Amino acid sequence: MWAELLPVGRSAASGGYRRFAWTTADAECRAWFREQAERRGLAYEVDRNGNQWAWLGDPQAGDAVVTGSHLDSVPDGGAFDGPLGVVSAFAALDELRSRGVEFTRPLAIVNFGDEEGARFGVACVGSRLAAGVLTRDQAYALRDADGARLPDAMERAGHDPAAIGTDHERLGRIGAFVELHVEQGRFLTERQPVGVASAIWPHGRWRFDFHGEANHAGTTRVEDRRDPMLTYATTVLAARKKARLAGALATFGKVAVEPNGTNAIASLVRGWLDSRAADEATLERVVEEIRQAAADRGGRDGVRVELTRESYTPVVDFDGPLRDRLARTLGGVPVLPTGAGHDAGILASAVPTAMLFVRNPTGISHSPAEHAEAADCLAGVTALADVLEDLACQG
Ligand code: HGY
Ligand code: MN
Ligand code: MN
Repeated sequence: MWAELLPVGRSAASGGYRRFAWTTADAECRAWFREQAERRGLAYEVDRNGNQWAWLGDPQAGDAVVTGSHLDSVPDGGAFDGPLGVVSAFAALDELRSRGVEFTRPLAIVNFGDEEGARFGVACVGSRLAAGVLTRDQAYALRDADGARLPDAMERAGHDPAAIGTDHERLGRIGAFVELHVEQGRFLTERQPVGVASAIWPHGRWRFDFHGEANHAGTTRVEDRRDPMLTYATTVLAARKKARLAGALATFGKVAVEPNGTNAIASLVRGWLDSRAADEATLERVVEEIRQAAADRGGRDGVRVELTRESYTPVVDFDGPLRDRLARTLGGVPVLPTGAGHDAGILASAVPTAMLFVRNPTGISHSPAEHAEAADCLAGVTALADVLEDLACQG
């Protein structure tokens, strides 16, 4: 499976992946998923929100056990974030078939669309739409950096966007969702190859628009300038400081400048803040402090600061009984929280949900250097098969 998937959407220059929602690379990933489903004789379908499903057993029967993840990536992402969960799902099914178990509940493998939100700015679009935490109107208003609307991009990729929106009927047929994912930190590094998730930190994305005045870099007196770059730079430093003091995280990883000329003072700097904390009150306080620092500095620079929250995910505490059942099945594995968002975090509001993490020796993720050892990936497949066997089979 990896041999077919690894070349898709890989940048020769960086070695990282550029698999953005509803692009050609995404279509190739989706074709790969369909082929894996059909090769195994699973019933393949695409839901109204563009998520792909592969079913063993009757999809309508209810109380299904579902596993899977996503195949899209961040800009220059690693090979494992997302695909490991999908590849492991198919491999775990193969393992269960070779064990000769009898399935007592329907089983499905899912590929959620647009998990990273790299193109349209909002993460987990496929699962958010299904769960009703992103409305159809909000999704219709999303645009990529070139101005293309999400529904148009979907349509061009062959998915009819007319029916996107809440899909409670489908989620109501799921009895348990288990997402396997590469760990994106180093908690498991000195411990074991596989762990179980306890919680996801609350997190969100905020867009800061710093409005200044374009002018000549060589002739505009310092006292006449309204330079938004200064306000932006100060805000980046403030974000690091406020987050550090609160034990939180705040990152500006994306910036857009207009007109983006070397010899012109910028008219507009747009910076996207990603912030996360262990609890929602801390996260709110940190973002408010960063906003205040930006506004104070903007006042001195003659720069107007506008803040827009583009997405938000509240704290997720995974289903206690399901988490304990997984930990029991796997025999005393580490239980860990994560600062990374996942479709599992979105589904957790509607369905008993759990996650398995596979060890990442460096902790690096959202980078071409992301890695997991083959032996650990195989341990992940065995763990997922054990969990699915416990949930969906009798011996
Ligand atoms: O950004 C995140 O936390 C995730 O990897 N989508
Ligand atoms: Mn990711
Ligand atoms: Mn992921």
